[in-house]
Amino acid sequence: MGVTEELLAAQAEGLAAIEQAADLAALAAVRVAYLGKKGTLTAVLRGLGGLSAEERPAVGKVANEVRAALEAALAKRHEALSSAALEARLASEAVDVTLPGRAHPIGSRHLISRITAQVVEIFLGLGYRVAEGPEVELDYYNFTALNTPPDHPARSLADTFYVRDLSGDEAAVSGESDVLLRTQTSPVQVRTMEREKPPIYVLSPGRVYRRDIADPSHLPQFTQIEGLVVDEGITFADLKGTLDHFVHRMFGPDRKTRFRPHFFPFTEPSAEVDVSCGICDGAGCRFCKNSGWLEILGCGMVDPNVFGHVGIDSERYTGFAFGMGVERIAALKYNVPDLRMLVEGDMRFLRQF
Ligand code: 2NL
Repeated sequence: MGVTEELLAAQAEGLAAIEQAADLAALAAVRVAYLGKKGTLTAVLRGLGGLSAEERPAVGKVANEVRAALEAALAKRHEALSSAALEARLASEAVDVTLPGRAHPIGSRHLISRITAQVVEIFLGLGYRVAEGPEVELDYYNFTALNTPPDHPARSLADTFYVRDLSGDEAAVSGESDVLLRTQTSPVQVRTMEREKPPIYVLSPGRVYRRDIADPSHLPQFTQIEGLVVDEGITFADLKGTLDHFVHRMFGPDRKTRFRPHFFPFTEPSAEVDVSCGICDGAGCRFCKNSGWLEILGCGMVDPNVFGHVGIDSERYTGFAFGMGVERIAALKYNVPDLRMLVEGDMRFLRQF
């Protein structure tokens, strides 16, 4: 076979190989096999040296045409294979914009936080400020300054959580503890009265602790809101008007209130306040245990002994105070039969609010 025939055979073979290359890697291999340093065409061209001067131009021309034909075919096949590769990639990475999106459930504030904010808002509207204080308190601020006698049952180990120092400090371990988890937020008000002069209008929301077993109407930890007013000329009528206003804003203008005499060590006189039952409108039903009334808070005129502990002149100033359990208010407002449901974190229940 002459060199020209060899060249034409290499061209035919090469064009077929290019056509059959299935992907870009295979095509690159074909290029190397025919046009590379050790490729078929290169080997044939090396043979050109053995030709006569007359033969060389014609064979050289054919060689150039074969190279050009192979280059053109390679370029065309390269183009076809790369657009096919691009198509394949676009198809595999395609995003179906018609698919429904992933749902991100939206959370909301807990009912206890919302009721707290609502109560705070009502009293901010009456000119009160919010005061906060420690949950781990001294016996003095929680009981003594609030006129609670040393032998009062609320101070017993059965009712109050006392905090013990376990560091090994002899003095702290041996005696009885004067550190406790506050059973009410009144100590915050006592600290406020120690710090500030009247007029005082404060609201103290916060967590409190009592040594109770959880049941439908008790929680060992709950949220209390107390209010305190100290000013000149404050009377029980101011207390009554304030709490009537609160009840109407909180439960609605058609609800009635009732003040029943009660006893607290820190107020005199003292009362418990009921709101007419929203389910039977006062007629009596299961929710209000047939009484037509629901108890919502305790209150009274600040006992002069309390003023004595914080250095407020009880000849010049009088005041009232009240305290309510937020979980109880929430339960009454939303007809929740068991306070424990509010703190158990069952989303099927909590989502309703
Ligand atoms: C209740 C009743 C009450 C107070 C809290 C108070 C605070 C000071 C002085 C006098 Cl600094 N009183 N607080 C008064 C009456 C009732 O709470 O049932 N709480 C859950």
